[in-house]
Amino acid sequence: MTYETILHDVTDGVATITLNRPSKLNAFNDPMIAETTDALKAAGRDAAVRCVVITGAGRGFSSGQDLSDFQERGENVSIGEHLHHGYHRLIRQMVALEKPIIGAINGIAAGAGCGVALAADIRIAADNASFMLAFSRIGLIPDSGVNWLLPRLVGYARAYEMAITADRVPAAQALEWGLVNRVVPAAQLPEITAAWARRLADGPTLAYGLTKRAMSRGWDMSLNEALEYEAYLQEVAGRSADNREGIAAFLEKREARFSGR
Ligand code: LHQ
Repeated sequence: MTYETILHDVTDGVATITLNRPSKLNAFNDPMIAETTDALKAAGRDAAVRCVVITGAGRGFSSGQDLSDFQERGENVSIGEHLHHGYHRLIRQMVALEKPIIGAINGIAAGAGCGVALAADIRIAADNASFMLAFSRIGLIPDSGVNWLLPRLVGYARAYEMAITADRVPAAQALEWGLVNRVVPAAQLPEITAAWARRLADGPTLAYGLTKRAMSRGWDMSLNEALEYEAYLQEVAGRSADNREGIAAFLEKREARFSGR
């Protein structure tokens, strides 16, 4: 697939997806949803990719659905269908990808753009970034997984407050609320993100992926089910080359060289 709305780069085990419609603060039109989903699928298939970074070009991360694009479709368009065929596939792809995804939040993440930011596993925010559930400003409810993801991250009261006020939550407050992992000076976001991505891409990818699966499925399980499930996944991790390498490196008092398998 040739990409027109995103930049896509794979270097040294890190796939970087840059949302690239900066004149609209990287609002999502249909091609951008499809291309981002496709690039994530490719990251899943390519064993050489061991970490994914999603960021935005220009001064925003993403302003959510391209509203001018959507309005041009006329009155009888089904939002539900649009969500099913677009954002749902994208968000599922992110949550199902068994490799760490870093959201490098370089500016505002609004509406469905906030949903995409929340579906990343780690969020590193520039100090001038912000999060905004813009939906209620246009008489909608949050979508793109926000109702599932956000209360889990920040708790119901803060999530509901964000939804009904549609106020911007600046990076510093997002950090305090547990919405982001780190806040960094805007000028250093690319460099700090690259260092994180390098570290994760050199890690035990299989174990990172199984951890993601255990934690995301664990939400919907009882303690007993979660214990059984993690034991099952640990059985898989325990047979990996990286497990053997990690133990050998520890005993030999050296740094482990993980292959991701
Ligand atoms: C935009 C957008 C945008 C088009 C900025 N679209 N052009 C799912 C399914 C179906 C339907 C509906 O929705 C959904 C999910 C959703 O995502 S709903 C939420 C959609 N997003 C919004 O409501 C946010 C709209 N944007 C804004 O409120 C502001 O642009 C924010 C607060 C994000 C940023 O404000 P500023 O920093 O002041 O930037 P700006 O407003 O000047 O935007 C810069 C340009 O980008 C501007 O174009 P222009 O030609 O005037 O320079 C905007 O029109 C354009 N733009 N967001 N979503």
